[in-house]
Amino acid sequence: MKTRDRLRIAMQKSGRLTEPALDLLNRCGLSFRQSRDKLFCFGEGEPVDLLLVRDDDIPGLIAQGVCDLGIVGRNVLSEYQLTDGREAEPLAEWRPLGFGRCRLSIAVPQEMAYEEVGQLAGRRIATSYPGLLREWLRTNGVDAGVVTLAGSVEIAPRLGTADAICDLVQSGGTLVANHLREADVLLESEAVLAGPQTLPVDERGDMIELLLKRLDGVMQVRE
Ligand code: PRT
Ligand code: ZN
Repeated sequence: MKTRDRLRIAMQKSGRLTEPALDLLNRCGLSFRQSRDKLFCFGEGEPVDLLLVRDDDIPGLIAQGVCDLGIVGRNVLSEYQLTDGREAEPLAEWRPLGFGRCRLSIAVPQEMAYEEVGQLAGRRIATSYPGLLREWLRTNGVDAGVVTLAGSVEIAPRLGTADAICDLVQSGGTLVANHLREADVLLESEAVLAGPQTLPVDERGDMIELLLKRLDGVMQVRE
């Protein structure tokens, strides 16, 4: 495969992480010419381009070498490492980025008693994060059923397809609206800069080092 000389960063095309990620890259001195199909954004000035994709595709694109870096939620990165990316070389979380904060939590119906994880034994838990949930259940020695759903996880208990859920929580408003309450936290998440464990030994590697330096400067100012 012909090696690229321009750095390529994958980020979410349209969603919660899009604006803050672009804003952060701009603060790092990067600007992009918006292309018409908006999948690929050519970088002006620095040799850094953007690939705009669904957040779930970002870890795989880095693992395949299609992109050098990605801006993605820790929840998505960790889930990938435990499922589709199990066999691949683990990716590195180069920097936490301080936005997109949320937590992956167990939530149970308001009326269900919950003091400790053992009470989930024999229950069915609906989630879009089967890898992270199974890992957490295993670590805690709890045998529970995992029901994998692509979305609308919060209505599963009302539909009778699960007894509890494992989903992302930010304000907690969605849980309240669905008569659920947060019972346990599996993972504290935020957007991270992800990449391979070892940097390429070429201009792209140099550019990544420069970018990390600028990023550290920007993050320091924000603190
Ligand atoms: O299309 P694409 O696949 O790229 O987007 P997406 O719909 O999968 O992702 P998106 O834009 O919803 O979220 C992108 C990332 O933002 C997530 O992977 C998290 O890392 C982060 N993030 C931060 C959140 C939330 N906060 C959040 N609150 N992602 C989702 N939510 C949802 C949650 O799933 C639940 O339905 O919001 C609801 C809970 O919010 P509260 O405030 O009611 O608790
Ligand atoms: Zn997604």
